[in-house]
Amino acid sequence: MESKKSSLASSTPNISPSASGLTQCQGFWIPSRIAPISSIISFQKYFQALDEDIIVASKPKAGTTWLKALVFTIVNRHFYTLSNTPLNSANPRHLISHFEVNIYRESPNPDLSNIPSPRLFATHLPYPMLADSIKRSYCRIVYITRNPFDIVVSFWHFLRGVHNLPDWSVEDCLEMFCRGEEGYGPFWDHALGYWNMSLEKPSNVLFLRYEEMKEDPVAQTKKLAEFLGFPFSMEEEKTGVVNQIVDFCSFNNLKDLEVNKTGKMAEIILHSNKLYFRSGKVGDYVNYLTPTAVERFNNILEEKLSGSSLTFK
Ligand code: PAP
Repeated sequence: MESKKSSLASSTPNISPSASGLTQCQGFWIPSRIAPISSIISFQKYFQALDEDIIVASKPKAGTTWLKALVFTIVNRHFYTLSNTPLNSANPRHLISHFEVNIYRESPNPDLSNIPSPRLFATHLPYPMLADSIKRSYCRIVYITRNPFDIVVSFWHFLRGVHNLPDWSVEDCLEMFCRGEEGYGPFWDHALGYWNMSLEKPSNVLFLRYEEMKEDPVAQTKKLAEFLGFPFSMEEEKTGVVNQIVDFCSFNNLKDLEVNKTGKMAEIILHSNKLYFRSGKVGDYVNYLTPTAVERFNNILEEKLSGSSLTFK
């Protein structure tokens, strides 16, 4: 079922082995030091989904932090005001835990029955790797994706920051994506799995795009709340609640919270929360990738996505 890539150093120049540790499992490349295969197997075996569950799914650097902040705020808005929400003192990553990185890593069969409904979970795993109980249930999955070129650049900055890899080039990072050998890759299969399910089961899987959220965050937030089963009332819309939530969860607001400026995350390697808030822009890749590199990845993507209705601008 799984095969180990001893180290990306053998195929990707200039990346240290400590930053690799990818294991092929069930058709995808899993960063198994952070998401151990044993945790994934436990999750697949033991997780019992409830119809009320909400799962935030994404590939790393597609907008996970933003989506977690929005989902947490929407669902809990009758419990917390924006001035006393836990988001003021905790990074969104700490409020919605990942199955494979946190929950099933800490215990192979944790008791999740006492978590108040709706339970909020997150995952970077592709759709085919989710526990069968999720696929059989009516729980809601919100998937966010992003222009893959921006994902490459965001991922490159992040990994360089976490692992202190000043010599690792963005071209090397792009090569990994072109081969489909980045963490949780290939990108195209990851996105296609959720895309297809969003078409097949639209009331269970919502497919969001980072760029569309940037363009019209109010409309996308309303759509998200509706999908989650927590729609905004007319009164809330009139009194500006949607705009307040959008502003609170915006890049500039979250980035400037003390917890995200100076706080630290202890996942594998202690790293700063501020690494999750870099520039928050659409199209930043043009400042890092040459037109030739973009064209090469674009050709691969077109080929891999051909025959599907999924496209990236
Ligand atoms: P993760 O999957 O590892 O948790 P994720 O949150 O998806 O990471 O990615 C971080 C990216 O989202 C960063 O993009 P950048 O490198 O291109 O800047 C980060 O800036 C961006 N981001 C974080 N919070 C927000 C937000 N509230 N609004 C918009 N973008 C955000």
